[in-house]
Amino acid sequence: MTDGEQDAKDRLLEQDRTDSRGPLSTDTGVRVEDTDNSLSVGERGPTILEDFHAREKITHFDHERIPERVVHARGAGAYGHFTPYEDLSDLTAAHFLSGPDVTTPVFVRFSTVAGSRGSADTVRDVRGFAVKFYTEQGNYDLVGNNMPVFFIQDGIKFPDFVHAVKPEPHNEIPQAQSAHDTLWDFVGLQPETTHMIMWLMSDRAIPRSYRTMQGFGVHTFRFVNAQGRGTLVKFHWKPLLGTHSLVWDEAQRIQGKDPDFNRRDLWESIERGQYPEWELGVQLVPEENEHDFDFDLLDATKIIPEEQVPVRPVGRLVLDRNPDNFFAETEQVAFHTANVVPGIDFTNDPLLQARNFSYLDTQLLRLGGSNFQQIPVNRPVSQVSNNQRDGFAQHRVHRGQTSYFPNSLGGGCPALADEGVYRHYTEKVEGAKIRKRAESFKDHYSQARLFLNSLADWEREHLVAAFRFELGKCEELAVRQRAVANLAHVDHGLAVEVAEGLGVEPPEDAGGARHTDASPALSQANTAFGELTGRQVAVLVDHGVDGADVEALRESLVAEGAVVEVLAPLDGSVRTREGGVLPVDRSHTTVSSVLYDAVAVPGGGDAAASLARDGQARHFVLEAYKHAKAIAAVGAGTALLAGPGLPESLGQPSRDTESAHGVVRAPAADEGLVREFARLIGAHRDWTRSTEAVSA
Ligand code: HDD
Repeated sequence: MTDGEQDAKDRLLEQDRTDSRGPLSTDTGVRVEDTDNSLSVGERGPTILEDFHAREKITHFDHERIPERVVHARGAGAYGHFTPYEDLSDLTAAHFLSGPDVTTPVFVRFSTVAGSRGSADTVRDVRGFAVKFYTEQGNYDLVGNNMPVFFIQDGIKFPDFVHAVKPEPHNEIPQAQSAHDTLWDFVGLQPETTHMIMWLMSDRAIPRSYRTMQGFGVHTFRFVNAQGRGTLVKFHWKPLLGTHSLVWDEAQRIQGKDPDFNRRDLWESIERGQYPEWELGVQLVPEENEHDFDFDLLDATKIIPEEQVPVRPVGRLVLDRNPDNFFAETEQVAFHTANVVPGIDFTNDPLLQARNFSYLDTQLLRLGGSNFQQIPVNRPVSQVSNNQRDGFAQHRVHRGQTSYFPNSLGGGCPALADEGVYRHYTEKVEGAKIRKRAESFKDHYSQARLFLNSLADWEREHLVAAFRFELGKCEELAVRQRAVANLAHVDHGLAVEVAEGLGVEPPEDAGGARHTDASPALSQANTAFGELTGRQVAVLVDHGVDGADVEALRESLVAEGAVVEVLAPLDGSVRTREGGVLPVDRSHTTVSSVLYDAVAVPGGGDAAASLARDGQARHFVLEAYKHAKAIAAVGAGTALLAGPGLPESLGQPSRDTESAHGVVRAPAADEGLVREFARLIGAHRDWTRSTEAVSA
């Protein structure tokens, strides 16, 4: 497929696209000349029932809403394609993994879990990462998250967990937050949640962007090759831009400044042609090695550390097309873990087994019946031919006399397939019918400890702060106490530190968990690749700004893929020091530092003096400093870097290019400054900075 060429899914969607052009009509195609005035008896009389146009219009409106997803209600999606690097047919019969000449269209939906459809994007939560591959062998859905483990081990607990994390039932408070009593009550009583809770309290729960988020299939799945040989497999998505997060204070402010922050970022990146990309990786375990681990591969609260089984990169996912209609596509897309293709099979993970029931069931309710696979976004590009008939919203016109198998009257059609068919892996299973958790699922703390051991110092600090925030929002002291006591099984030091910030008793030393080693792959500190693509950089200006500085900054940062916006107290334009006119992209009143990755203050004495008197401009820089963002100040622009809690030296003009703790200052926007600024932005944040005293 070449650029601009329509893929198979896009061609299929073309049949359903409509532009609502031409004269206004009713749903029955009758033309309408007035849609503003109801049919009434006289100008001031009652409206009459006979007005079929008004009735139809209002009725349709009344029925516009469908039930939102019971979890993952808030989301955003995009189309794209997936191409493998090599032929994997020794491992799997899946055609879409059979070589670099096979490109498969996809639709991907990212989501938060707990919030309603209209909730904010940057809440502390797990993010969904659901990929629908429209393969030639049928739809394959990899319905994953941005965290590699899950809260519970058996799907029968899912309703309990979701009831605990969702807003409390008596008053529906709080919206899209895990920081409340019921979640932590559940956590304290259900130790299997511990590992996932560590991830939830880490920065993974507040991604900077969907583009900078990892994805995981979570469960152990099974590849099956054409000869029927199985290989256990875990799936990973690794973003090419690195894995980056917000800081919690920033995330909370963004909820007010731009509740669509992640959704907008995805949409705008694609519109700009900066297509988000991920590499698909697999961890492979031969069937005969299934029991070689000190945990159970069927337990979704465990990872396979990458140091133990490396992640093999096998292909690339690119998202390059925004949907045409949010409801039709992003809302109606129906993912289902049991949508598999030949070559991909399940394991007996009890969480996965429950999911294989739940997703179909939920779509039947959400999308109004059994024909939801006919909705354009869900329709496979492969042929559909069977004897399933009728039902609400049946769109197909099935011809012929027969809808049963076997038949002779219909020529035996559809005939049983003999090629490219789905064959379930032949697995020998025997045992007594029991309700019992396997002993091999019982260690809930070792990997939680492994995660803790793997964090950089700043990640650990964020984790402690998150625990204190979340538990600090719990009204019941017993709930706090129990959660902290549970943490002592992971690491006593951590539990004591958290307890200290909560005013509860430090817990007894529960012995701590087994792992003393670390897995570097788990730390986001190891995922900054220096990429500038899509980074948002604010340049603060006012009348008298040095226009050459602005251009130098803009030119080089844009060349590296950053998005540079000129901000001023007022919209319109400003006069530059050189006498030119510089258009303003946005005024301070409509934006905020939390919407940017970095900020630059160019030179120009008049501009610097006026910005230094402007509370919004000063707050902008202080806040960016507080959130560990890259800052550049040129010449007189350094005056803006003076503020309570900031090192005094920052506010002084510098003689040379000076860079410390993520702030670079220089007398001019020369190559040295611009290069250093780009390096700081690419590092994502500077965690060496001390920000406690910054009042912003
Ligand atoms: Fe789930 C939606 C991911 C466990 C039941 N789930 C949903 C979505 C994602 C996940 C990404 C949104 C799909 C979309 O964008 O439409 N869920 C996961 C992961 C899990 C998991 C990674 C554990 C490894 N889920 C899970 C369990 C159950 C469900 C154990 C039930 C037993 N999930 C659902 C659901 C949803 C759903 C109720 C709500 C809307 C939907 O399915 O389509 O069926």
